[in-house]
Amino acid sequence: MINGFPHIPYARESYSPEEMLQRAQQYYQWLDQRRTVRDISNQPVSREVIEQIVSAASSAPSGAHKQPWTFCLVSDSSMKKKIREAAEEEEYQSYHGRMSDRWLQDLQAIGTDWHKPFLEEAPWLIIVFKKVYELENGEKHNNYYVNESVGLACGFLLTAIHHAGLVALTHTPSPMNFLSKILDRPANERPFLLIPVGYPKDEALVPDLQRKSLSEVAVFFE
Ligand code: IYR
Repeated sequence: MINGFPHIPYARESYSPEEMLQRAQQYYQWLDQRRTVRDISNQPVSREVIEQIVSAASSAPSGAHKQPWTFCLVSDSSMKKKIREAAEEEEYQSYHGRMSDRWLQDLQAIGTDWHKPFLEEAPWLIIVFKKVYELENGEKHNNYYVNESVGLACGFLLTAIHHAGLVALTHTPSPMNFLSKILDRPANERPFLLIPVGYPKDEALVPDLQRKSLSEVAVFFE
C-alpha cells in the first residue's frame, strides 16, 4: 500500500545485452517502414481490429493516469460524407488564403490540397478528442498535461495501426470544431486529430522523403 492505494509488483521482461540490441535494431527497422498514406482503399477492416488498436492506444501513459481521451470510431458512410464535406469546406478556405505562402510552399513536396477523398473512402475514421476537464458531480476538474497525454496515445495508435499491417493519415483539418458538432461531443472534449485508417490502395504513392539522421536529432551527454 502507498498512501492507502494498492501497489503490485511490476512484472518485468528481461533480455541479455545482445538480445536487447537486436530487439532495439529490429524494432527501429520495422517502425521506420511506417509511412503516412493518403491513398487509402475502401476495403473493409473489421471492428474487432479497430477495438484492439484503440485499446493499445489507450494503454499510453497520461498525466495522473486520467487517460484524457475519447476515440470516436466512424465507419458509417453518411457520417463520413458529412465529415468530408465539412472538412473540405474548411480546407478550401485554408488553401485559398488562410495558410501562408511559406506553408503552401512547404506542402508542395507532400502534394496535398483541399480535396479529402480519403475521408469517405477509408473504412474507418478515428477522431481523437482530448478531454480538457472531467465533470464529477457537476464540478469541473482540469486534467493534466492533456496535449502531451493525447499526443502519446496517438503515437501508440499509429504504431498499433502499423503493427496490424494497416496505414493511417494524421489529418488536421483546421479549424476542427465541426467534428464536435457532427459527433455530438460534450463541451469538455475538443477535437485533437482525425485519423483515417485502412489498407493502402495498390497504386498508393508516398513522398520519397528522407528522415533526419541520428546525429541530427540526438545530443548525447556521456
Ligand atoms: N491541414 C491541411 C494542411 C496540411 C498541413 C500540414 I503541417 C501537413 O503536413 C499536411 C497538410 C491538410 O490536411 O491538407
